[in-house]
Amino acid sequence: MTTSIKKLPDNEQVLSGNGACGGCPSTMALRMVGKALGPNAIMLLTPACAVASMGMTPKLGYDWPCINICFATAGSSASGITHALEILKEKGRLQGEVPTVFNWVGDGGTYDIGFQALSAAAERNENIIHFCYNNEAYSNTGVQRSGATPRGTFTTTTPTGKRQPKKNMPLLMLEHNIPYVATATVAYPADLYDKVVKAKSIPGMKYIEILSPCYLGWQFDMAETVKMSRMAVHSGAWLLWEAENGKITFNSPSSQIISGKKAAQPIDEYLKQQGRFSRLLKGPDAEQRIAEIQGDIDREIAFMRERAKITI
Ligand SMILES: Cc1ncc(C[n+]2csc(CCOP(=O)(O)OP(=O)(O)O)c2C)c(N)n1
Ligand code: SF4
Ligand SMILES: [Mg+2]
Repeated sequence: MTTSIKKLPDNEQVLSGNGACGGCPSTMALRMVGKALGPNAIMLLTPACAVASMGMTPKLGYDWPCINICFATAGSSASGITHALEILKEKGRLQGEVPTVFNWVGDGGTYDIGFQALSAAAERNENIIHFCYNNEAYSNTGVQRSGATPRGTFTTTTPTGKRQPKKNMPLLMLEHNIPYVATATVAYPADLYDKVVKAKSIPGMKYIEILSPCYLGWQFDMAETVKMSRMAVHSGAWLLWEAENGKITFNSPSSQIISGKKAAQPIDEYLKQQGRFSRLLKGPDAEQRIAEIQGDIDREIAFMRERAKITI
């Protein structure tokens, strides 16, 4: 059963006065992650909004030791730190529980620029948690498309709407045979919290991806971050699932969509709420392009339903 939101721990690892936009989904998600990981952790960040938001020592916005690394190296840097901690522990120079080493990386740093080192770390089954907060674009540099940007989205590098579907990164990580993979989003904070608690308890490589609707890139009112996150799940554009040792389980409400107990909401309403699709919706070929986006979602639901039947 999911932990009640009232029972979440009181610790706050994300401090007030950080530089994130109001309603920032990355910061919201990180707050839940902090409650689950606790203070004994080391955070690694690649260039992204989360870095621009964090400020500088001694006024750091996150209450962990934070290491800023270059884009391509989240997998290798976190691996190195984990090994260093193991050696310190072995030599008796580190007392108490070994800190959790985790990456906090955007979709640009995960899907695109950092994929090679991340894939290598997964193949080696390094004892780290890689979080991808996925706002479906390179937000910090003015909203360029990434491999996580869905078809039809207008970004500064897709001025006529992206023509390709996004890739299924959580599934790609699962195919590395790592012990834990999960998806989450900010509208379901207790689901996220439970997944992080579980990931912390599992040795080896863990990957958690959090859909993070960004008001600036997606162009909606900043108070509607949670609403947009919920709409993504209800339309099936984002599926909540987790896989322990290769076995996929869907979480509510995605589990009802997958089992057919509940129909996914048509995508139109979700698209209409976001300025990043407005030109597409006004275009002469709007109907066909909406049908393409709906087709991507329907295909992904059907594929994941079948993929979950296979245990590796
Ligand atoms: C090698 C390299 N290329 C490009 C940049 C410029 N850059 C800084 S942040 C950023 C966007 C990162 O996107 P993402 O990982 O999705 O995080 P977000 O900004 O969306 O939070 C880019 C391209 C950089 N710092 N280093
Ligand atoms: S641009 Fe988006 S992801 Fe970046 S700080 Fe603002 S709300 Fe957060
Ligand atoms: Mg991003």
